[in-house]
Amino acid sequence: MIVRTLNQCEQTERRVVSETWESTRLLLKADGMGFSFHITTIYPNTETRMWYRNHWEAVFCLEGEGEVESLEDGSIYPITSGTLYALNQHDQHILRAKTTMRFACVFNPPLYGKEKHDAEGTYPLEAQEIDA
Ligand code: 9YT
Repeated sequence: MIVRTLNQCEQTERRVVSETWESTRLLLKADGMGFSFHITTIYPNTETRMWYRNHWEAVFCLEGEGEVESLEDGSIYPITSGTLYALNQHDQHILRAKTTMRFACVFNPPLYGKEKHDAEGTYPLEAQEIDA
């Protein structure tokens, strides 16, 4: 069994900080679960364009207010606590945060640990593992 706290993980390389968000990756590929599990904070008054070409991601909003726009068909969905969106078609999208937003996110296949978005908002299929 694996038991970890968010607090512990935040003190390690599991916490990755980017321009518009930071994310603590509590479960990674090395944990052997077949998915990775992250707690992500999106900074207020930001927009983040993403395109997970190599992954499926499910995103559950724990707190905050914002919206997600599908760049596949232009649909815009309000996002608040209790809302899930799932990128089941590798959808290109923009996440706009009005306030600080917190999410629980699952990636399949699992991330390795150090991934950051490339210019298209994509993570590579393989990346550097962390020691933590
Ligand atoms: C919602 C979203 O995808 N934010 C970007 C960070 C990502 N959740 C991650 O790497 O943990």
